[in-house]
Amino acid sequence: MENKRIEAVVFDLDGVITDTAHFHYLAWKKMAEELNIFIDEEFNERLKGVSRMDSLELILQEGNRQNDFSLAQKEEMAAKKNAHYCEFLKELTPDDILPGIPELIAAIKEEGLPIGLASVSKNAGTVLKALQLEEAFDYVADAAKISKSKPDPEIFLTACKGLGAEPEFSIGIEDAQAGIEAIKASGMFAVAVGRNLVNADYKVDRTAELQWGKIKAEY
Ligand code: B16
Ligand code: MG
Repeated sequence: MENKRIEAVVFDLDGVITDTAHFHYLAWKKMAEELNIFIDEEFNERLKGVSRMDSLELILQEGNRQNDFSLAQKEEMAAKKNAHYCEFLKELTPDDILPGIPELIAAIKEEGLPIGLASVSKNAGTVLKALQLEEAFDYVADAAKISKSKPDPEIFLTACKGLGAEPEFSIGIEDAQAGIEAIKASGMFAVAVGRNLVNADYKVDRTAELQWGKIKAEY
């Protein structure tokens, strides 16, 4: 049988390209503690791939304070978290690109396939710049124009459209369960990176194990 064609590869950012997922966690933790809400890394798994305001709602629910604040107060809290997060981003350099990612990007490019980014983070541009990876992506979906967080497929569908690729013939790479669900809902082939993730078409434990030859063999 002839191999199914591949039209594009779309990456998640936080947790796949670099470990900013940890910075998001530390920033939320700091903000939440000011409200006497305490979150741990296990809870943080639920925030991965979830937009800033939706993440705040989940944290307020966790502290049973979901009805205590006005929209203006919530926006202030979200801005505070983002300020903490941006402080961490100042430290980011190309050395923070996760192992295996430069080689994977190079191998995909060598085949002439377009590469996209599907991050719901409004800081994605800043992160790519700090990592000196802006040139690596042929299309970066604009999080500001996305109305639904992962697990909704909107961001992955937008990335495929921007690359001129059919989702059915495209591959998505994610480290969050919500992201895997978003890839599957878009009709793409889902590659998962990390432990405790389900429903992916192919799974590795860490980015260093992401090899283009192996992904293609599973596709
Ligand atoms: P920001 P991804 C997501 O990025 C993060 O996983 C999530 O934790 C964060 O809340 C969200 O971006 C919004 O980020 O506050 O920077 O707009 O996983 O889709 O790359
Ligand atoms: Mg992620």
